[in-house]
This record gives sequence, C-alpha cells and structure tokens, in this order.
Amino acid sequence: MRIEILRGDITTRRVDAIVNAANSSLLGGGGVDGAIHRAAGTELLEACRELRRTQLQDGLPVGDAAATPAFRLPARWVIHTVGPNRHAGQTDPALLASCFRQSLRVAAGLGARSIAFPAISAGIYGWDAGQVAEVAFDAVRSFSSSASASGAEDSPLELVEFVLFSEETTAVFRAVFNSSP
Ligand code: AR6
Repeated sequence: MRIEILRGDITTRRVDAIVNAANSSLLGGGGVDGAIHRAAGTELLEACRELRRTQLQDGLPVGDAAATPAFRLPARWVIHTVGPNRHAGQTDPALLASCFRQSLRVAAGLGARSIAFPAISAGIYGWDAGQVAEVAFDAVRSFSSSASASGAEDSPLELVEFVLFSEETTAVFRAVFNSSP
C-alpha cells in the first residue's frame, strides 16, 4: 500500500473513497464535514439520515466508520468516521487509531483501491497534528501488514492519500512520515 501526502481540498480527490471527519450525529457540521456535505449535495445528508434511521439509531460511535455513496463528488464513497474530541476529554490515541483502521476496513470491504484521509480530529476536535500523523501512519502500516499476512488479495487498497488543508499541517505530516520507521 502506497502512502502519499498532499496539500489540498479532499472534496476534489478522484479516489474511490474519501473519509469524512464527522460527528456522531452524521448530520453535518463545520470543517471538512461541512465542505464534504456542500460539495456532495443534499443527497449526502439524506443518505446519512437513512443510515441513522436504519442502522445507527444511537449515532456513529467514536472510533467507528460507516459508508455512504459520494453523490456529486468525484469519489465513489464517503466513509464517515468520528474522531475523539480532545475538548470533551477524549485523549486516548487508541480511539483515533480505530478511526483510521475502521475506515480502511470499510473501504476494503467495498472494494476500494484508493482512499483519502483528512487529518481526523486535528481541527475542531483539538488534537495536535503531529500526534494525528503518528497515529495515522502507524494504523495504515499495521493494517497493510496484517492484510498481507493474511493474503494480499484480502485488501484491494493500493493507495492511501493524506490530504491536508493547510501548508502547516502538510509540513507536519511530511516531517512525521519522513522520521517514522
Ligand atoms: N479538505 C481537507 N482537509 C480539510 C478540509 C478540506 N476541504 N476542510 C478542513 N480540513 P475538522 P475534527 C482540515 O475540524 O477536528 C465538524 O464540525 C482541517 O484544517 O474538519 O475531526 C464535525 O461535524 C483540519 O486539519 O475535523 C465534527 O463535529 C482537519 O481537516 C468536528 O468538526 C480536521 O478538522 C470534527 O472535528
């Protein structure tokens, strides 16, 4: 699995799946969540409401992930995940690692070959971008090695992009990537 780091707007990425840093309600919000809903169109909100009605009546738990179609986006699917909110005392990196792992699992289950992640929890939810990057690379690498240990054909994922909105966050992700084993 190849990892790429780029600066940009995740809503423009022509990958199979983009990941949304949502909240448990799945009914929209600010940051990347707001941008994805604006670009995908109101059908996305309808699909999220449908998920809530049918499978997620209590909302999507922190650390979990669920997919919808991507409607007007160039991507095929949006995978919604809920990062831990540091301002609400959710400081356990395992919760953040779970967001990346579950999103990869959902993407692989859909047959996605490429996926783009934003810096989950590094905005409104208050996590340090460097810590998010460490957790993210670790989660992707361990997903990749467990997938190849159990037979490469188990996961169709070939490309994992990290699409960062600011120059500063992009630089932090690059530095962590270059210094990690
Ligand atoms: N493309 C890529 N990254 C983006 C974009 C974009 N279009 N827009 C913002 N970012 P945040 P969180 C970056 O706050 O911290 C929402 O209200 C942003 O600069 O979007 O997980 C949800 O509904 C930052 O680096 O997500 C939740 O309530 C990163 O995406 C809450 O915010 C994540 O920032 C989730 O907070």
